[in-house]
Amino acid sequence: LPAARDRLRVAIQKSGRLSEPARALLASCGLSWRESRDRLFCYGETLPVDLLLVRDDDIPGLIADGVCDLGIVGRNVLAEQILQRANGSGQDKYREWRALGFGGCRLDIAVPEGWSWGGPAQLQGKRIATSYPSLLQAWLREQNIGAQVVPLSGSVEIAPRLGQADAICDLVSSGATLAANQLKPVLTLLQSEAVLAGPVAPFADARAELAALLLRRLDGVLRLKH
Ligand code: PRT
Ligand code: ZN
Repeated sequence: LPAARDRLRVAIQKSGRLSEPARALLASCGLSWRESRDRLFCYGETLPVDLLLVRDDDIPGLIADGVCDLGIVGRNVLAEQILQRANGSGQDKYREWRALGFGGCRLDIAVPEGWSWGGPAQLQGKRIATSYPSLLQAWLREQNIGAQVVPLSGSVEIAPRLGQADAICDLVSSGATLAANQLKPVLTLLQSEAVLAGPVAPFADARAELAALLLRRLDGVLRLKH
């Protein structure tokens, strides 16, 4: 059995779109921290709730491995990694606990502006570049479309111009990036926003009470925002 712990560890993005709003949200729940020299760890002062500052992509794995208890991450990242880890086992270790109302975006399929769009069947036999291969693959399977998924870790929007792919599946917020690359969004696979992720199984030690307290405060703050 893992050692019982009496502090809660929350992983948030170190630097990026979600870092400031995540810290602001936790601060509005009455938390405050003392930051370590290396700026990787923040020691909770008002409550025994510490922060770990990491790459957003590492957050689901840190929760799955029990290194962190909770995390704030985009639903897009969480959903992709849940599919990757599950392998259809149905044994997910973590899940979305709350939607947090910031970091909103969509995971869209976009095609060259010149295409006249006739529906999903048009993707049959095409190559689609994406950083979300599992979400895309699952959607293609569900739609019964045979298309080739081209996994890319970044700069997905230039793949069609480079001849690497015919279409893309990428995050969109304002749509400016698509427009600048002569692409147009045609389908939404996922509506995303920042979420609080946590384990499926309840905590069996002092962390259970702490997590419940944090959730109560969070729900109060989220209610005021709406
Ligand atoms: O370093 P680290 O790995 O932690 O950061 P990261 O670069 O992977 O993530 P980051 O900070 O860019 O995004 C973190 C999260 O913010 C994402 O996982 C999403 O949940 C959320 N989010 C919200 C977005 C966007 N909006 C968004 N627009 N993430 C990325 N984008 C990209 C989009 O793909 C496009 O290329 O921003 C570009 C501009 O978008 P437009 O449509 O406004 O032009
Ligand atoms: Zn990332």
